[in-house]
Amino acid sequence: MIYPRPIPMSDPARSPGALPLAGGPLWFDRVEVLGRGRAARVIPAADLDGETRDRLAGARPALAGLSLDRPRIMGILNVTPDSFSDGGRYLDGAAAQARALVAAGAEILDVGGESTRPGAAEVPVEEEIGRVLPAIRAAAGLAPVSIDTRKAAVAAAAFDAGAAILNDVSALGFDPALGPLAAARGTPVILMHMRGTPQTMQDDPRYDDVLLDVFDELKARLTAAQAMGIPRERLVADPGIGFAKTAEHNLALIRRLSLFHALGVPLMLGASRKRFIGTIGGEPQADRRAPGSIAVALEGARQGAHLLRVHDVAETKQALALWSALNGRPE
Ligand code: HH2
Repeated sequence: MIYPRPIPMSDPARSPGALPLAGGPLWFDRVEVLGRGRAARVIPAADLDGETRDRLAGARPALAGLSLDRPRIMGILNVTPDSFSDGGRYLDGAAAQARALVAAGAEILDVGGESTRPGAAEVPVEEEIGRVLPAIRAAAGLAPVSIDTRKAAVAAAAFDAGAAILNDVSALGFDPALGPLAAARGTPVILMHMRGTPQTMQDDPRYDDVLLDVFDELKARLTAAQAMGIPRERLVADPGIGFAKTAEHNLALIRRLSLFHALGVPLMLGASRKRFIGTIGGEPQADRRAPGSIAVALEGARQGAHLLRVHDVAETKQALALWSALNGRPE
């Protein structure tokens, strides 16, 4: 088994035969070929078989009406009293916060009512529904809304209230009713990689090769989702930064993020304000981690991520506008 990682380059560096990177604004003409127990080697993209080339280069389908030909900002609207990054400040002002996120440049709003920070306890279904519904109702007319939940009952209520996308940190591995529900409702599904549960996931996570293991496990979840009746065109993959991963694991995944384009679906990155940013950036306070979060978001954009899940929307949008002007495909 080989793992082909397209090596991204920006428009000014593009060679005549370069291919678009996963339908986005960047290009590639070389591929780093990775494999277990073998040294990486770099080959011309022209040497790949046609199917692999198409998978790495092909345009990704629109997500809830949003074209994915450039990086899109998903603004985080957490309505959890114990969320690590905003301390539940948004529980009451969800409508105002939704408007503020959209005004600041969020193109999708991700509503979550259960904290998934390391060690967090499970929230009873009724309580989770009670938290997310007012936020979804307030947000649904403003931008496409994703519901960040592992539970079918919560997702069903969220879809009824106007959510258009499912974001499941368990990649449909927690509640067996969730996949069939998303299949029946026809919603896109974001499959995030994690091992264990938020309570246990940081207990000494180990991988043979974190990049290739996460790739294989996500690929298996994509296959499982399709077996549940969700077509590939409606799936998104996310390596799950900080979920069952050490800081070193997170860095290894982000450094070679473009490998995940070999899954052939849109790619999402969620690193905003996470612990490793505080550790490496020397900032213990989560809401002061925008600079480090933006550095990681821009690296995500450089590797062709289609969706960036962030707290600091205005700051990320400004950074991305400059990044796009310098690196993106000219209009
Ligand atoms: N991270 C968090 C929650 N949901 N979903 C996806 N797809 N990708 C992620 O990286 C991701 C996610 C955790 O971040 P946050 O929402 O800020 O924290 P909390 O769950 O404590 O509210």
